[in-house]
Amino acid sequence: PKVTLLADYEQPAYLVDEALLQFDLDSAKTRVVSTLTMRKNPQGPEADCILDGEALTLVSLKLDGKKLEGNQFQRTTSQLLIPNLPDKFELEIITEIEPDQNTALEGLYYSGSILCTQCEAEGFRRITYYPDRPDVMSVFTVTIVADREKWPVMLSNGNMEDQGVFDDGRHWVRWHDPHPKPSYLFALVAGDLHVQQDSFTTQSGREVALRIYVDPENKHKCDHALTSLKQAMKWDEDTYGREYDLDVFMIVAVNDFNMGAMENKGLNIFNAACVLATPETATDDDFYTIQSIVAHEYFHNWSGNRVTCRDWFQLSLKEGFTVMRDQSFSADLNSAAVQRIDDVNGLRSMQFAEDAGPMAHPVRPDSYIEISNFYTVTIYEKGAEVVRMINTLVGDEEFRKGTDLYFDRHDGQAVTTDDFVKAIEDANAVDLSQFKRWYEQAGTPELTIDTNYDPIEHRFTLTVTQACPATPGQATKQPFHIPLAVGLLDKSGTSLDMQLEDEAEPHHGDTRILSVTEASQTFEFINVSSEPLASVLRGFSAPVKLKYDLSNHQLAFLMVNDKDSFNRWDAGQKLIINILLELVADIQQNNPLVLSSLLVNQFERILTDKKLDPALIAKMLTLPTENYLAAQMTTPDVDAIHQAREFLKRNIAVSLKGLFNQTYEKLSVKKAYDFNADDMAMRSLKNVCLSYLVASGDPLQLQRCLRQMKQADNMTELLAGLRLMVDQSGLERENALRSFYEQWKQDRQVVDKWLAVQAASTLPDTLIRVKGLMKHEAFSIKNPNNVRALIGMFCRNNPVHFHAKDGSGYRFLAEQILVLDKLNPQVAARMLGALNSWRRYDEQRQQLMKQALESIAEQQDLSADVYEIVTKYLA
Ligand code: HT7
Ligand code: ZN
Repeated sequence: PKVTLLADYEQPAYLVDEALLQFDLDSAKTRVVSTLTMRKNPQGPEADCILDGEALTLVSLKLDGKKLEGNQFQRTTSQLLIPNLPDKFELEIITEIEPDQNTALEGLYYSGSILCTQCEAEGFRRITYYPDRPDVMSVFTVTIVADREKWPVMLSNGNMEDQGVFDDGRHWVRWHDPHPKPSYLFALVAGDLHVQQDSFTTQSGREVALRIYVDPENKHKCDHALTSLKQAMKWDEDTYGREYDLDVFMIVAVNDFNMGAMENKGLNIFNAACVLATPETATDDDFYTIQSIVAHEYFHNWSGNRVTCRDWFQLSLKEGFTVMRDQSFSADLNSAAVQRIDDVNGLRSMQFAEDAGPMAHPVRPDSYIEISNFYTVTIYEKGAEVVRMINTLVGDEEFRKGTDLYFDRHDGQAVTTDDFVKAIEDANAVDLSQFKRWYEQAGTPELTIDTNYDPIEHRFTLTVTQACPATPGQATKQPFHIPLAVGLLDKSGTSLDMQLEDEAEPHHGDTRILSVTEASQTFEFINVSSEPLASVLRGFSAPVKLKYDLSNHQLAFLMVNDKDSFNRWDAGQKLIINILLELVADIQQNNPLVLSSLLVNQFERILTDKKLDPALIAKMLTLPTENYLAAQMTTPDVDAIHQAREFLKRNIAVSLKGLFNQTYEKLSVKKAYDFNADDMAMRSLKNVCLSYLVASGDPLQLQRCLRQMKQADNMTELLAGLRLMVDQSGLERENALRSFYEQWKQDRQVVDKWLAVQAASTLPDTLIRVKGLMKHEAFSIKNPNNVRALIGMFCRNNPVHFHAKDGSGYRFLAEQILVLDKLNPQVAARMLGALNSWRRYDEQRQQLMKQALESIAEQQDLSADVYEIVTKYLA
């Protein structure tokens, strides 16, 4: 497969001013008539007109009304080349496609009874021949013709212009999108759909119709998404001054979807799991995720659609910025501290692993084989951190000035991450040239902190040293520009003023931002009256690994005294990790295991702290995952980690049983479900308490767990109970699983949860059960949500069984990848991510993982998606 390089970027040779598309729609065969008004690009290279096209049947081609014969163009499996074209011309292309044969879910495909599209990144070329690249922007008018009974609802981008019926039972509709857009934002949907309607009045007083289209059986599941959409529309006006620009905003829920959702102009298409919710069928986490994904896709209307990417190397221009926007939306609407903890937790467990592995790439990559492989945590989550750091460095008001200029200057254009940074620089007269290394250099910088206090001079010295490990293709790195948020605490936990030696006045706030630009840099604080403890990287002000040697007692102190909620949580996590790694070492050396009384004391203080948000308490009492612990070890010891974590949890549970019991009972007030921060916080703490109570080993607690499941009027409490039950062998577990399935087998979203909890079980026969579930009526390998719930959950979140010493987990994954690759290469390639860190494991496991990878690599006809990942892993 071909490698695409950023360095080879050239402007398009031909542009499309207008695209008229007519679809004669049917699931077996759809005919597409595309009429393109095209012209030579005055800034483009002297080159032939090349259109992309894949898996298309070409019916006919006309140039300015005249049919082109076979010798007047050239066709390969992926391109159509038309030589000798005039400066301006009209091209009519007729193609045929087979949506119901499309299991890759790119282009036009059939999901359940819905016909829908997915064009990002390069799916439009599976619909018709077209210059399928984001810097070709055109005005689209789309006519859809289809059988009226089978396809009563027919949607595309923009505003609906006209519709009518034919005598033969077919009907038609015409949609027009006045905003020029790249082909990846094109969308079409048809089906027998229920529509849930609402409206929103924009800040300038325009009324926008809001519509959510769903399968009729899901009509009761739209309210939360509609509320979230209105919240997002208002927030984007208030926070970024961005107003919606069409008369209608539509969302469609489909069951088969490769990702979470897609921001097609005016017609977002969603994975049903990311939009549908009722308290009975969705957990608090689902409600939360839906709110943020609805907002994310809506925010793309400006950060992505009005201003789009010049090429796919610039993907983080829209994705990093939009994730940063959806994260601050969620922080504003919910608990900001919990939002930050979750974001950082996700980044550190997923992105840091990617940055340390064979697929490490910069936020702006410089090469790819298959662009679908670059919808990564680096592009999204690290990209969001990069934009967040810009905000931190320039300040809130200045950042807003910069984004206003960016949207103004580049409205209707396809631009680069450099253009984004330049707009922030120009609006504020700041220099971010060194900062841009964050876009160019891969890898997670390591920041070492050394401190010294001089009690005679009352000076406190903070030395920051940065280094970034080599990553594929980048042996050495230049220093990054890092915003480092710090605070100084005295022995009683009170913030100390911070005055650097060249400053006339001290800084009075709790936290200040230090600008780190050198490989090693020293900050001298003067007039520091007593020896302080520095709290650094507050709020996780930069995506770095911190090497700051604090004793367990200092961590315990910060855990209860830090002024920064994030650092309180983080100090707690570091303390727990230190303790768990000591336990792992004891297990490896056959030493007796001893419970840390320091940790138990701190847990007790946290649990009884009346001033602390219960949501934060729940986070602080949650032990790091086994995967995260594995990432902290040079060579992960999967079994010892599991044993150590179980030991710690059980013994904390036994020590604080009375308190967990009391807290659980206090939180068990009967109250109708509501999705709000307070109630959510209570439910999360209640479920954490239940998990400790069950971990204590007291058989009576299982009854309590079953009681919670029985009495629950919401999925949050029901699923929390079921999750705990699946790790207990016995009849009660089987009964719980059976009755759960019986109750919910009609609901796809709930059935996926049922599959996922079983895949995550620590019981010894889990792989056998997973294989059995693959034959269950509830599972189809063609459905990405089923695959993620069962295979994905097992391989990514069940380390004890996935990393079984006999290699059975790895062989299982390899077999599934080969099956999936024939059906859906994007999903197959994603599943491979479970082997990202294979080189970090012990010799025996490495060999087994390598064999699994080789068994994939040696297959003929691998997709470009799987080929790219497997070869990079083995390189
Ligand atoms: N921008 C969207 C990306 C997306 C996608 C990419 C590849 C294959 C399928 C896909 N579905 C959606 C999603 C987003 O970030 O908003
Ligand atoms: Zn996005």
